[in-house]
Amino acid sequence: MNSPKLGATIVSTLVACGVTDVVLAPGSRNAALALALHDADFSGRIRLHVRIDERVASFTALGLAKGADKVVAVVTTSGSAVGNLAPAAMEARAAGIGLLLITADRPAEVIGTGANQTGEQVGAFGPTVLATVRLSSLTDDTALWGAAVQRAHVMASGRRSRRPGPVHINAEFSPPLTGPIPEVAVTAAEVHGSDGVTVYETPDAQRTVVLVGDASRDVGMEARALAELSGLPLFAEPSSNARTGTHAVAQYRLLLDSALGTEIQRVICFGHPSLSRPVTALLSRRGVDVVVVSDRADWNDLGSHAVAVVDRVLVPDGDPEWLERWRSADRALGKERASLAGWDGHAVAAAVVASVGPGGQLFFGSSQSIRDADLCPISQRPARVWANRGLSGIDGTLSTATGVALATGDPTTLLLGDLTLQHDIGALVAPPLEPGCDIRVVVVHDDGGAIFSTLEQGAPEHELAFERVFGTPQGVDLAAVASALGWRTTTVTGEEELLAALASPVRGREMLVARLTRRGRRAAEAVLKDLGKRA
Ligand SMILES: Cc1ncc(C[n+]2csc(CCOP(=O)(O)OP(=O)(O)O)c2C)c(N)n1
Ligand SMILES: [Mg+2]
Repeated sequence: MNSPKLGATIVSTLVACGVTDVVLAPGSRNAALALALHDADFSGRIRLHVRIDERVASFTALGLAKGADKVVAVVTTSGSAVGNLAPAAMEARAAGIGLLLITADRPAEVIGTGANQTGEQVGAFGPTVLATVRLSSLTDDTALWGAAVQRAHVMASGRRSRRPGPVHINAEFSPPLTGPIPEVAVTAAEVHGSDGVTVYETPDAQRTVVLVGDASRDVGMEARALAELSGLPLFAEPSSNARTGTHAVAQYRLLLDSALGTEIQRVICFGHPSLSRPVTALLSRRGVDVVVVSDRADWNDLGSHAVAVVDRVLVPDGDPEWLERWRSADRALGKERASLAGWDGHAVAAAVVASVGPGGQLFFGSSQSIRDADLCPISQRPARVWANRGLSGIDGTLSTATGVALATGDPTTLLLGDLTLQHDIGALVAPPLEPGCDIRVVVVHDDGGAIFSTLEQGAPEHELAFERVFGTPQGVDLAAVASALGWRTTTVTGEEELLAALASPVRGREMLVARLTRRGRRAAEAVLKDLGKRA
């Protein structure tokens, strides 16, 4: 019975967002929405307007939105009904009017099967809409649905973008389509707009941490300053530009699984966290208040339950004991890990991070290297850091790092995996007539995708298939390839050799190939997780 719940959640969220008027064109796939709207109208929470023709309905919504200067929603059933919203949507886009085009759809699996009244609805409005938000009744999570509808409302209003316009919400309803209308409690996040910078004050600093994902230098510095001024633990990913100073907790990723991790009550989140499951779990944990600090029209809210989306945040002074507990847990864990140290990805990442200081640029490839760097000791002389964490691809990494080197003119160090480098092997070619740069590429050459051995597919039951479909060793002599293309290359097989190679300044095009094995990765990760849990 999730369709009635989805319908009720959409309507309750619209009400929570301040929508006062909704226009409905009836049908059967949108029955849950129709009933929830009728109920909301009946109880005085919304004004419902019913029109049989979708084109009339949508232009009526447009007029209501213009007249009231508010976002108005128009709701249709599936099929050609959707196309009839296009003219009003086009006008809304050109005139900058906030419209929510809410279209009911069939479940994704039946699209293209000839199922009745079923066509391609996602993308039906092309570039006319500012965004498309997709919902499915099968998800059965009112918090996720509500957050998505609120995001659509904020985008349509232009509150953060200064670009109001139409936004499409396509909602897949699975049978049964009707049923008792459930009461759904929705609390909309406090989302600050673009009308001047606003400051959000948290009521207290109770068990609060600052978390920084991939972020620009400015955002990273702001996050670090907040942690230090308010006395809060700082959890900073390697490309956050915040992983420095006295408040950064080096092994926060492991400690999140400890008893201390369960005590967290609030997360102030900057940038785009993307590296680890414990972080996603923290941001999704019910009962943890997430405050997103972002000046973007599209903000990151991984758990879809931020209580606030704000430009700036003020937190009262934190409890020094809370900070100290994190610091001492980190120190103790660091000591335990020291006894496990060997020639592995962690050793390479730590050496590379320590080798680049202010004035240098440090770029991380996706996959295991950046995750290894996420457990490195905190650098007190950090470089400016970068990574392609938008979609975490292993494509184009050397090309992007080369672009950073060219743009900044600074010596640039790139740490990446062997498959990541092979993905962008064409970037090893340096066109002789083009400006050059100083770039050092450190390849963790474990001949294949180490990351997969730490994931579900690395479990013993997939052993037969693993190397062929996940590990994918290519057996390429990367040093030979690079030297053939004019790079100075050094192959290192131990920490001393690596440190010696990293000690020289970055000049011209240089590649350090750190040879190591993928064997033992899964077991080592299990040991680390266990240490974290018991910390
Ligand atoms: C463009 C792209 N294709 C595929 C993937 C999936 N993927 C993630 S990590 C990885 C393997 C990376 O191996 P390597 O660069 O050697 O790093 P390691 O994990 O061994 O350190 C792959 C194929 C991706 N993220 N991006
Ligand atoms: Mg590899």
